[in-house]
Amino acid sequence: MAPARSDRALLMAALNVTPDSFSDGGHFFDPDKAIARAAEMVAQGADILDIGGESTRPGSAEVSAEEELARLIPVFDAVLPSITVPVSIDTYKADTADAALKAGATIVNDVWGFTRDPEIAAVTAHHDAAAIIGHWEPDLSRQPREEVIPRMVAFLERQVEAALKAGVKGERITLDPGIGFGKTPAQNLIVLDRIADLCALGFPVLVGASRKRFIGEITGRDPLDRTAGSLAAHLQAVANGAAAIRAHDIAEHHDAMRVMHAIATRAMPRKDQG
Ligand code: HH2
Repeated sequence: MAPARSDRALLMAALNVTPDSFSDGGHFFDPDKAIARAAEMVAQGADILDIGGESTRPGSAEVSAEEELARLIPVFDAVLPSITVPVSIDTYKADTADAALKAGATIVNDVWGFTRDPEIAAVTAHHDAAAIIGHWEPDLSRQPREEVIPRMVAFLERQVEAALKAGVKGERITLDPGIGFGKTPAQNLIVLDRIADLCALGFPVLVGASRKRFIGEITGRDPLDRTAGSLAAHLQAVANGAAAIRAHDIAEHHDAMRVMHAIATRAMPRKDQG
């Protein structure tokens, strides 16, 4: 994904070039705004920039790869030549991933865990890109809550196998429990509490709880007001073993993760560590 850091978990910044994302839809649809936001998040401490052109929000409209790329390519073209951190493409479509990797992205972030498009694993392997394999099984929310961990582990083991078979390198794979994807609020809480079960599969784990609905249901707050709730979920995930966090509020996460790590190691950060 990106080289692990010695001073804290990795911080992936979410940038949605969409009109309808659940928390920042429309904010960065204009390429100039997206480009400015990318630079801002890197300056605030992002280690990876995750760019997406289609919302995953329940009920949002699916877009074609052509439409997705029309949204993304101006942003990739402007951001990639000067950006100092790796860029990931947040998509489940092979054509979109291929175009983004050709433009200079180096990570494929597929919240569907390579189950939607039969070609995306091969495209990832062809470019020798890193892969983030997310867990999303639409029928899971109807299963008893104790089913969530065994189902998630079995799904991810299966999809890792498929990725390896397609030629993705094992050391380039990161797993993601897919917080909010096909899961009830109670299932999300179990998953966040049991990140260690996922770490046991032997791959780095990325967690993305940022501003998600279960946080709104706990706190009663609207998406843009869920920073504190997101931080609590993410710090708990890091305490439980997550190697990386996907977030929208980068400055706050950067501070919180540095303080957390300083306490865990009883060491003040060196001045040169961003
Ligand atoms: N969540 C979202 C999108 N991409 N990628 C990973 N790896 N993990 C996640 O949890 C994840 C993700 C959903 O959040 P957001 O991008 O803010 O919203 P939308 O899908 O509506 O654009």
